[in-house]
Amino acid sequence: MENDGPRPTYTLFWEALSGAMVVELVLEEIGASYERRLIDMANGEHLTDNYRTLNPTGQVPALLLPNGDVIGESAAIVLTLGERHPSASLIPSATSAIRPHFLRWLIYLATSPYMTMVQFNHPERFTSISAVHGDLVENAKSRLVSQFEILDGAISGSPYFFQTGFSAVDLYLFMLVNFFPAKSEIFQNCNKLRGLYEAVECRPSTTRIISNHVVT
Ligand SMILES: N[C@@H](CCC(=O)N[C@@H](CS)C(=O)NCC(=O)O)C(=O)O
Repeated sequence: MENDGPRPTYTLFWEALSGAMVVELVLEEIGASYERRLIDMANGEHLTDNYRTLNPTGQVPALLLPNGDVIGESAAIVLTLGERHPSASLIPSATSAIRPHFLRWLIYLATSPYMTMVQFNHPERFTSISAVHGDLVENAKSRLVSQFEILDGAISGSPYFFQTGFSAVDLYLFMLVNFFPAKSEIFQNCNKLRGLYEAVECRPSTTRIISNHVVT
């Protein structure tokens, strides 16, 4: 979101087709004013002292809050934004019966399929032995298919993950499926996941940002 007016409330440290997509979707859903700041990871900008001062892990996404603090970790950012903007109803309230389930699946998404996706896209981060990179990619692909099947089995709502309706878990899951090139391979056994993906894909917030994430 470009902004010529007053300073935006949030700054999202961002790169296309990265975990910043879910934060961008959350910011759009809550209608926050924000700017994206590109971190050029292909050229190592995430490893510079400047960026590491903001986010010591050297990873994207990170979010600059109005008080000047920067936080990293996609799940923490999603929770922070959801709690600061409760009227968007993206995260269940602390006393809601669905809250523990929401936390459980949000954390699963951030720690399991997201990390498997890193192995799928960047086997070189796991070993310098290039002869085994293909095996690592195949292993990641089959684990991703199983993880998506687990998620499909856990969907209790329609079209969204929870019976209580749309939430940030839908946005996170949409992002991960979006990153997976062989969607038909997952959708053939995961009808609920297909319905969720298509429902999130049609949301105005998604249509506003998705062209920022095309493969060039
Ligand atoms: N646990 C982190 C993972 C973030 C992550 O792995 N981001 C990738 C981009 S999608 C990254 O910055 N990779 C560069 C690196 O790890 O050096 C989160 O959930 O935000």
